Amino acid sequence: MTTTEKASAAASGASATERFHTDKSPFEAVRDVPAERVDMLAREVLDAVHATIRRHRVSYDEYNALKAWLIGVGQDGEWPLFLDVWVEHVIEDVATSHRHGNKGSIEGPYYVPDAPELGADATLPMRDGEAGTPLVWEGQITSTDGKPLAGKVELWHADSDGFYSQFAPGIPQWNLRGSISTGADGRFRITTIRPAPYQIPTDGSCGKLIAAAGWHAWRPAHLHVKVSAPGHEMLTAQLYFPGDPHNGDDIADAVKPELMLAPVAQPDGSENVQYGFVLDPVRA
Ligand code: MBD
Ligand code: FE
Repeated sequence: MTTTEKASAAASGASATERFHTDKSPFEAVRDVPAERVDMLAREVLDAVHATIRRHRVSYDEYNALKAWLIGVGQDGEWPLFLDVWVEHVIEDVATSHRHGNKGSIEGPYYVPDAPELGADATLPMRDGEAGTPLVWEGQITSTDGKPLAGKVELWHADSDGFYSQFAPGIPQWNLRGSISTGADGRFRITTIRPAPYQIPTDGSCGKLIAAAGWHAWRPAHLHVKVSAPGHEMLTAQLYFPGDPHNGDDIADAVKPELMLAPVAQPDGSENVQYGFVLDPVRA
């Protein structure tokens, strides 16, 4: 840690909850969902809960612990974290199963829109002497027919301590966040640093569940992207680094082989990676 303050679950949870409320009007999009569908989904989830209780003869003590824990998740602002870690990967699978272009992955709780606009040859905002191995990433955005697309790569990632700007104290607002626009050739070149693996906060309710269940709290190191171009479906993805100890047991289950980078060490101590994106045209 370079800063004396530590990112607490309550602080990062509160930021993530506030961010979610500012960015989305989630109920707008489901205004016209018929009661039959709400009834079916709610009933099936409750049926699954009831079946688990009966199968394992869940006691009143366990029920009360669950109740207290659920209340705590809300008080800690950790619903975005909980849902994105343990549920979103299946939503993402279902939402993108029709695609022929790039595989995607979950967005997670730490995306912030309107990051600084950068050109196609970009350096992410960084602190003076930002710690971490310098990383130069070159790629191209193309359509499924192979044609280049003038598009945008929104990139955000943790620093070399595993912390995200705006969700941990003491980090400049847009540190390691940027929106990179390409020209007509779709090409981009981004200079940043390699992020560290990310440990979800252990001092909040999600951490309590992890400890009580004997799980670990780690996600492998990753770069988050949202890649877009006119007439094409937005791609939300994460890119991973070979050899990370948690590539095989990501707590958020969001690693896919297609999203693995192949960094090449350079004589100057930096790394170079080549990775491009294929976007699916919007369906007619
Ligand atoms: C992260 O950085 C993340 O990407 C996800 C999915 C959940 C928690 C923290
Ligand atoms: Fe992340």
